[in-house]
Amino acid sequence: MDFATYDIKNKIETGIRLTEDEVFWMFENFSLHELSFLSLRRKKEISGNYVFFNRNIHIEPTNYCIHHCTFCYFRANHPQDGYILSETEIIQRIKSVADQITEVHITGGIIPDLDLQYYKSLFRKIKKLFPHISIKALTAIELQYLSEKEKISLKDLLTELKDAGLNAIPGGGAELFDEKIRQDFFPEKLSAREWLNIHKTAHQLDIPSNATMLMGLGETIKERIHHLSLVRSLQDETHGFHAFIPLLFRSPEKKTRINIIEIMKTFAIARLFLDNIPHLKAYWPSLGIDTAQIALLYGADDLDGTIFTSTVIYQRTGSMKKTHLSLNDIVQLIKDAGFLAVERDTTYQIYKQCVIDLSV
Ligand code: V47
Repeated sequence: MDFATYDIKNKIETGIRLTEDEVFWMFENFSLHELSFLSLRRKKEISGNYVFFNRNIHIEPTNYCIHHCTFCYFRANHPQDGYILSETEIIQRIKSVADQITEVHITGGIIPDLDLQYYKSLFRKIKKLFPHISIKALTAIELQYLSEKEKISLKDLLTELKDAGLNAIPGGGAELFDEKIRQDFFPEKLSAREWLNIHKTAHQLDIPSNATMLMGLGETIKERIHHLSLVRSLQDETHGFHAFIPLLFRSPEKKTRINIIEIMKTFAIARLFLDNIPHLKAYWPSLGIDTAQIALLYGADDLDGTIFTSTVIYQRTGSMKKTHLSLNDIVQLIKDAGFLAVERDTTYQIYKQCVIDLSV
């Protein structure tokens, strides 16, 4: 063992924060086995042998969008391919599974028709009809658009949405915090500073959120680590992120550029570097079920959800063989990886204190 390895392991053991350079060194020099051992040990300090999941539905109110992100296969490129869901249609979808879910995740394209009034009315109706369901909705760029369209501050916008029933904000739209990658793939989207500022405002209003990172756009490992660093710095200030979610760029035309070893190393260093974010989510529609399951051995402690009426965003990329997991499917996946499946709510409270273990 050389000096750097010894030092880094010592820091991890004594709970001293790792620097960007140190985790880069780990990425380049530590074996996969070592990274698994260290990240799993850290995960166990936080969530023991639990792996969380929730029962949820994803709803994309429209696939029309004013933006043109090159990595997105969800957007309707021709008017005849698009849809806009009415409030009644959304309520109907939720109603059809209401007794089987505790969370609705709402995010989609950005268009002028879907204004603040549309979302406030929708959230109020959901809360009135299904008080047991929490609403995680509207990514940072949707919020930014609404704030500009309605000419109100982000703080006022979020306050109004919270009053209408918004419980949490999803982590989407962060993509990769690097200006060159942003210019190449999503120049119309928010800069790192703007995205982080929106989440900071939400956290200051006690609206929790998640943070994502889209991998596989040609970014370097150092750029990925810098993304983690910006998320960690905001979390030091606000403590509002529940989970960090590495996503994998998927395309129906091209194979993903990064291999499973790199994906697992990224999970492990995210777990070790993000010492202030309790949960690391392996989102199966993006990673694929097998990869998400293996990520549980590299620090992930959450498989997200059962996902009724599955997310169209990923269906079109070809990454989803299944569009929904049953309760048994998800519990079995967790159990087969060697963990105890625990159903959580949006804020990671154990749902009805119910720990599910098929072996019992
Ligand atoms: O921001 C879009 C990604 C994200 C592609 O917070 C793509 O709990 C891969 O953020 N290949 C939206 N990824 C999804 C998201 C999310 C999902 C589940 C849970 C939570 C949460 C958040 O999906 C976008 C973008 O990074 N995305 N297109 C694609 N072709």
